[in-house]
Amino acid sequence: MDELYEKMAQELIKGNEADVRKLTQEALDKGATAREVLDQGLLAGMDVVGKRFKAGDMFIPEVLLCARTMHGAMDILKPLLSEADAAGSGKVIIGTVEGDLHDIGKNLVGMMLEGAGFKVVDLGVNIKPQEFVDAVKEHKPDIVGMSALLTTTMPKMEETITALKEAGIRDQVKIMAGGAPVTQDFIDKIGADAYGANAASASENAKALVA
Ligand code: B1M
Repeated sequence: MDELYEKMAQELIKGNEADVRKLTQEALDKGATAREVLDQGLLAGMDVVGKRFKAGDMFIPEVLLCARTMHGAMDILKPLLSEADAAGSGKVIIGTVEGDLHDIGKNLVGMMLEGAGFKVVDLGVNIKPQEFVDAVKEHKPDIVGMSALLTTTMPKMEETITALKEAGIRDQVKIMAGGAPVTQDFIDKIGADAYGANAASASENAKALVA
């Protein structure tokens, strides 16, 4: 099975969706669990993609292709990730803050959270503080996730937390935030509960928040 996972990761890195879907199904047919396929094949591949992108060896169009490939394979795995896992992990609403249209990182984080068994409600991009408030009232999540890629939109994270406080619902949720310009210091300053430096750590931190 190790060879199959290695091939799956390699094809994911190439953004070859058809082959990755085929290999995902093949692994399941051979008796692997959805979680094994996710961890040992797909996330192993995405890990390499993240590292290469950071090192400047991969570029945005390629990263987008890998993300799309991952989504394709996740379509097969999602129904198989057990109900028990999903229920145990909780619910997250996630969005990119007002004024910000970057969504690649947010989408990766959402996908990783789904892979970790969370139910994810993706609000999209350019989400106003009041829209986060309305979404918390509607979906009653355990965690509110905010993403920002621009230094000019980072203050919207604090404004969103203030809006949640003013609505009297801040204490009903945990707040996680991330995005390239966001730091742990910033998270502490605005009073969020957790920071996600990348999609993998976001997933780990989200699990810790609901543990
Ligand atoms: Co924009 N852009 N962009 N851009 N863009 C940046 C962010 C920039 C750093 C480029 C640069 O100048 N070097 C710069 C910001 C400078 C600053 O603020 N200091 C910038 C700018 C200036 C702009 C515009 C203003 C350009 C213009 O129009 N003059 C404009 C703004 C539009 C707007 O939002 N209102 C703009 C537009 C765009 C595109 C539309 C062309 C495109 C976005 C496409 C899209 O998202 N659908 C784009 C892109 C692609 C980038 C870069 C090149 C790549 C961003 C990205 O997707 N990275 C970026 C430069 C760079 O970062 N190298 C840049 C990959 C992604 C996987 O990483 O998003 O960091 P990232 O997400 C990571 C972590 O941060 C973390 O996990 C993710 C996965 O590991 N994370 C979280 C993210 N959210 C999280 C949430 C969490 C936890 C972790 O909890 C909830």
